[in-house]
Amino acid sequence: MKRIALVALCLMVLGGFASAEWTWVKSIDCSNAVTDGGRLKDIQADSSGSLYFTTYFGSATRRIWKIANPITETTPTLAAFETPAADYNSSNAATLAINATGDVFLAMDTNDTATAWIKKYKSDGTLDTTFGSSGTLSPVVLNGTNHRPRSICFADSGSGKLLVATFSWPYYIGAVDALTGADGGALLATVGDSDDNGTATDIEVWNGLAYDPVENAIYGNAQADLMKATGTSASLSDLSTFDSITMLQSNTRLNTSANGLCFLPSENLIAYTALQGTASAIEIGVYSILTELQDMAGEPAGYDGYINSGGACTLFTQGSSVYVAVVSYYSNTLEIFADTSAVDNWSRY
Ligand SMILES: [Ca+2]
Ligand SMILES: [Ca+2]
Repeated sequence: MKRIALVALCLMVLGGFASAEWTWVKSIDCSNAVTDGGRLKDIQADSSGSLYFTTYFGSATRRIWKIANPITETTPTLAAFETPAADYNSSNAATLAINATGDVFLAMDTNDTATAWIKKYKSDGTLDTTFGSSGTLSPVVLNGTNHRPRSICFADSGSGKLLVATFSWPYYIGAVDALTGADGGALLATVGDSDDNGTATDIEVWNGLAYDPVENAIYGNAQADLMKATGTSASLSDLSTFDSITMLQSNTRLNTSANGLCFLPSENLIAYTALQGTASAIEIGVYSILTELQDMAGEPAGYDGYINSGGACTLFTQGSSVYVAVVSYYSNTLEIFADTSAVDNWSRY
């Protein structure tokens, strides 16, 4: 008990900024992708450990960029991914999802349910013309109604769904067929603890989604609260059957449009945009599905690994190492952290 009290006192002295458990490895300068005043938006990794990120704002053509060797190259090469460029001049969310075979889904919230869209690219960067109309699904129809997509994930359960969290009040998750874009039917209303009173029954958008086929569970980031939806008869063909939603990790509400959640099935890890510590410093929670414990990535201002707003994140592996890459919005960088120790929760108490 004395040790717990001592550590708690130390955390108080440190101003409540939790120490990071993941070690900063490197920054990747992405300013060449946003020379016109744009910013980095979302990030995802494919199964080979290549990184893909979207840009927004600025005056130039907005598109997807790919980094094939984020760890092994000292100064990684930024390569334009898709042909032709997605070309979405917009200040709104441009979010990514990637399936196991390297198909890249790009969702665009145009601020208008009639014109929002989702594009599907093959791994070579060309549109998959079997999806939607010639590769573009617009409008995004969920359970018969047009919606604005806020975050997406591929649900790899054999049914091949793309899950879509909406930014249309009240907030929902819907699904479309990942092959055709066809409406996937019934919706699930999403909740979180927006008023931070400990009860996660508030209507809240999920900025970030993942589906774990082993647990048949949907994870979501409810503006910094880590949520999990399951059901005794849960089926992706009727999302309303995911009727049990629990809050796994509770944090002070972080008002962000970052697509802040990812899932690494091989390691049973979830990473999500979790906390705003010292001024503008984002932290990433890395949650172990097996131990139900959480470690943190991200450092205070002035230190390597400072995440200066943003916070879109992705887990990936290179060799035997596990990494998390995070968008640092105001520095136009990706901050990379490595798991250098087993996930444990000791320092949290
Ligand atoms: Ca509440
Ligand atoms: Ca909260």
